[in-house]
Amino acid sequence: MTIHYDPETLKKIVQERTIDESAKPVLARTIQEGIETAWDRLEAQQPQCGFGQTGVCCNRCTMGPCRIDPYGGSPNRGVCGAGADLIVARNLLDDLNTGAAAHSDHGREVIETMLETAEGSAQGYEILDTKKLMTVAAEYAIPTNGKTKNEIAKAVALGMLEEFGTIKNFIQFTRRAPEKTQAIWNTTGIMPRSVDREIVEGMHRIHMGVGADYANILLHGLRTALADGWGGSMMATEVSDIMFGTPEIKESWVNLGVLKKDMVNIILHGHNPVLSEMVVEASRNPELQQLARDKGAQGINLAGMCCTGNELLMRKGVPIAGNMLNQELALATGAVEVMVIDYQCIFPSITRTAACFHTKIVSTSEKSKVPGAVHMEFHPKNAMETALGIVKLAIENFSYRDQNRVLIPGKPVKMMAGFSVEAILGALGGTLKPLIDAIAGGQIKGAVGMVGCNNPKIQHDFGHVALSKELIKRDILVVQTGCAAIASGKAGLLLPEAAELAGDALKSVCQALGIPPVLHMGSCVDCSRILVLAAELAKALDVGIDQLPLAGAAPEWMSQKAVSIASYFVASGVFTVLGIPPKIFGSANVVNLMAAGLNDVVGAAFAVEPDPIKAADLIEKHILAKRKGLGI
Ligand code: BF8
Repeated sequence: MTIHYDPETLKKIVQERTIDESAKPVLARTIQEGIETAWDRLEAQQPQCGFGQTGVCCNRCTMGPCRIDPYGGSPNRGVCGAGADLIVARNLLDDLNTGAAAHSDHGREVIETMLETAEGSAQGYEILDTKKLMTVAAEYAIPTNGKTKNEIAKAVALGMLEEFGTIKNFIQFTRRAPEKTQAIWNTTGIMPRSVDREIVEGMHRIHMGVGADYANILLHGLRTALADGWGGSMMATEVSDIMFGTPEIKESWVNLGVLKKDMVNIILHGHNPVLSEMVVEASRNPELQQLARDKGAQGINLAGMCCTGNELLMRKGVPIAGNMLNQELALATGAVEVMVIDYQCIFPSITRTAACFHTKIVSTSEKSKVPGAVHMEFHPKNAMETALGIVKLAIENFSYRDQNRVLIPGKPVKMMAGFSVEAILGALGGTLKPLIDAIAGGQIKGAVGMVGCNNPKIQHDFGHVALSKELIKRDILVVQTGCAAIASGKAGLLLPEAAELAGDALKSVCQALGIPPVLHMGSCVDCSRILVLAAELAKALDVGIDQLPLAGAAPEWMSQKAVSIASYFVASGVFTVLGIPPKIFGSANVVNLMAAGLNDVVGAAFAVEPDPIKAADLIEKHILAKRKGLGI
């Protein structure tokens, strides 16, 4: 069915929804052809529930659901007697727990894959980065003399799995933080004891009738977030590097234009690299390449989406089709044979979108089944078999593509990615000294870790791109992960040429090093790379992370994982600005604690500022104050 819009109205709707040029023609198609997207569903949800938005709706037990008047009127207590402070704090901890669990459970799966690889029961994997394996083994005090690579990898895997739920009582990677930061965690009682323990205890604490002190609940939230950032997420990053290689600087391409009209297109969407790495291998299989040619295609084209895309981009240079709000649009190009999904940030609606075309959605995780998808369950022991089967399915589906309906917009944008901490050190000549000198000398005023999602509540990619441009203009280096990094890639900010948009001082540093002013550091679990970089800078200066001229930003965040990330940034001492208000404004006490009180606890706090210019003002002011504190 075609819905007729006058061209100006259509252009205006599209413009209001996204700044992604490659997305615009496809978005216009969805509107004209009645293919539903997240933007349409957001409209249909209006007006959204004010109790939910301010965090004062409690649905924990069957005496409820209860809601509190966020303006201080009646009712001001739920049936159990919980007031706004408690309800808001418990809801926030619930979100944070969910996010920390998602990251950490992903981490556990990567570690289990390494264990099975080391034991010889996984199919198609090998340990690629022996240097990192040895570094991590040393941190875990694992003897390596006379041991094989697989024996060491097995011991590291078991050492990490220990830290998920046993009584060891600390997480090794927290020892990577500077001593002054660790001291803050110990003093305030938020040093995480184990990954699963903090999450489970968090779930316990939000049960009906467990504690009524909002501050106590939120402090545990910080401990849980640290267990994610310095635990589950950091393990996910480090073990993925050990298994698949630590990222190095490389060039690739981004936006919906990476799809190819004459090739079999497979999109890899989700978060965990363990299967998608195998799909990359399987796509190189000569028999399958031949089969693709037999079916009339020029070959097999892989494209990433969201953080699985970031993982493959960072290590393999696989082009990336887009970020979270691109997922339905990628399907609406009509050019995708298969979209492979693992888990997280995958719209439950994608099978409906795919049904408008020949596209098959292939779910692969036992945890993440989607009605309407073909389920090809992945386990390390059948990894290669599953990957080969998925690629074959895609090739066979190419015959059903209607080329007349294919809409691949424009050309992809070139980008540079792969900025692991190791790659950054490499670019600096093996030491952080040039970076520290540039910060001390003022050529780089400070740095911002910009992370997080898309959210149809604000124009797609605008928050990331506008804030990034404003920061680099002020000589503030930006490092990014997740959908933020993909947005910058599409806008051309991940290229050395983008240094032209930076202030003169930052421009000269970027030009001298041949790097972009915005660095792509990976997927969302790779926010742990940002922590490691911050820790190394702080250790070099013998200060806590909270004393550094750093900030965090999440201009378009939406997921529970983003709640955890922002919280571990703050708990680690990094002032963090959110572009979307969290659901806490029903409690003035919670807002005051998050926006100010935490400064006295962990040396950092949150701010909410949707306007990118004002957000940059807040960040710059904070960075200048920290510089003053350091006497630079
Ligand atoms: O983990 S940035 S929308 S894709 S949650 Fe999801 Fe947000 Fe994107 Fe990656 Ni992160």
